[in-house]
Amino acid sequence: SGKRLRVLVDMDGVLADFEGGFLKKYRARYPEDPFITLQDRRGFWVSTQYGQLRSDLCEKAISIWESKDFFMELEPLPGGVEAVREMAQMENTDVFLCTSPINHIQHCPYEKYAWVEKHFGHDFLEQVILTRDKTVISGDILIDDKPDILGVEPAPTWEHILFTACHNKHLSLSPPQRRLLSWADDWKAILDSRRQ
Ligand code: UMP
Repeated sequence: SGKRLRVLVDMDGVLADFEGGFLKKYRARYPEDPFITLQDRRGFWVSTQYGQLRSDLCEKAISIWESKDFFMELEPLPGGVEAVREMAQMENTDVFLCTSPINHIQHCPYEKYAWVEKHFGHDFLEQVILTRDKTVISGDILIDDKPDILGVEPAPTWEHILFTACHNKHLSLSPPQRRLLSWADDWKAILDSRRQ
């Protein structure tokens, strides 16, 4: 059939290890301060949980991802780059990396593009969408670890597939919401279920 499938893939927490990279750099910079293990992470916002631990830790957490080289040096999550490369080679399949930059603009937007160039190659820069509002981007599927993806469009075209992360693994989803447990999970079956 002629219909192409458009897949939007988030970066932080789906392709790039934001949580692991954060914890490593936070502990190195603030060795005397308490921290939250990945096992104890709850809620999408790292800064919120650190602020609940001790009020000054919210700002300290934010200082980590506002630093130069934070986004650039994030490690790829297992199997993600390989899966997206394979997905992009599939017939009738268009893949875009759809990611929200932080509003501290000095490093993050540049480093997100640089990360894509480093791990996917220069040509894949064509596939990058930086947006603070993913609801206005059209697609068939959005693979993202954020449980609530809201914006100005009340009825986004995509089906949100929740990518399992340390902060969302305990959430029970309201049907018919679906998860991708990791890149070892059957992402091809999820894509096929949306093809006509
Ligand atoms: N982020 C924060 N605060 C947090 C956790 C993450 O600002 O406590 C940032 C990192 C990413 C963005 O740039 O939010 C989330 O982007 P998406 O994964 O939703 O694309």
